[in-house]
Amino acid sequence: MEIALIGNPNTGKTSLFNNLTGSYEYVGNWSGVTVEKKVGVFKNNKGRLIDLPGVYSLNPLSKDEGVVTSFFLKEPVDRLLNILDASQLERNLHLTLQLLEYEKPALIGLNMVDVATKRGIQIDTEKLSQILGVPVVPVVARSGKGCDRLIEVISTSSNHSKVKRHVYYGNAVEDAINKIGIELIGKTDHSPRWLAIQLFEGNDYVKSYLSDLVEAHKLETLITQLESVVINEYNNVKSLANYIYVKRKEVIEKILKASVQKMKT
Ligand code: GDP
Ligand code: MG
Ligand code: K
Repeated sequence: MEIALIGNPNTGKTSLFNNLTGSYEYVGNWSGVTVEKKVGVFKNNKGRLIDLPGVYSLNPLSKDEGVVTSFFLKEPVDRLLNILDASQLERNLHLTLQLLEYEKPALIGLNMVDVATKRGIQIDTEKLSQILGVPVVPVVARSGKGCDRLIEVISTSSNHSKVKRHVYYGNAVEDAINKIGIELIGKTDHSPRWLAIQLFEGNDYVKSYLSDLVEAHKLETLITQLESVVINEYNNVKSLANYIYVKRKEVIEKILKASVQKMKT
């Protein structure tokens, strides 16, 4: 079993990696960049953990960040472990929603719960787990609190994903997603929905992957038409990528309303 560890920068990824793994294999650098690729063996020996560079989005801003999308496109991954900073949930959940769109089994390590608690942020992890449709395990990666439980959940939870759609992107975008889905029938093992949404956000790695499968001008025409529809429809939307961001943000606000309480301090 191979599990990929993914999260925003500074969420405690390295701390968590060290707490979850015992022995440690260096595999050198990720191809094309000078980012170290680390793979560790879980303390209970039931599988390997692959450390990915910290990113805010799957749509890369740099070659280093491109490692994540390349990995998603090329390497078979059994499951994703998404680490979240509990004190920065609103920002962190943008990546989570993109990961869930990838439609592979996932689970969440909710880190920095000590920081969140100090700031009066109370997270209902059961509720969050129920809404997202994946296990959520609270941890403090710096001290190791909750890490044994996380390893246990990783090794016992199922490798079958129940795909839950969190974001409805509106008729125009959903129609375009379906059009790409039809073009991709029988051509890819990846989620056509994930590919389409990443394409619309401007993810060049996904665009290049898709241009081997679908005629490039078809993709271009679809994107251009879609972009003009969403820009005309929404006053404050500047681009297709921005529209997708805004739609996710609306969903994140609802998720937080249902699962987080801010205490007066
Ligand atoms: P990365 O950038 O995602 O790899 O994060 P690091 O593991 O390097 O952690 C970033 C900083 O947060 C370090 O100073 C850690 O000691 C600290 N840190 C990590 N996990 C926790 C936690 O659960 N609680 C607190 N208070 N600090 C943490
Ligand atoms: Mg790190
Ligand atoms: K506009």
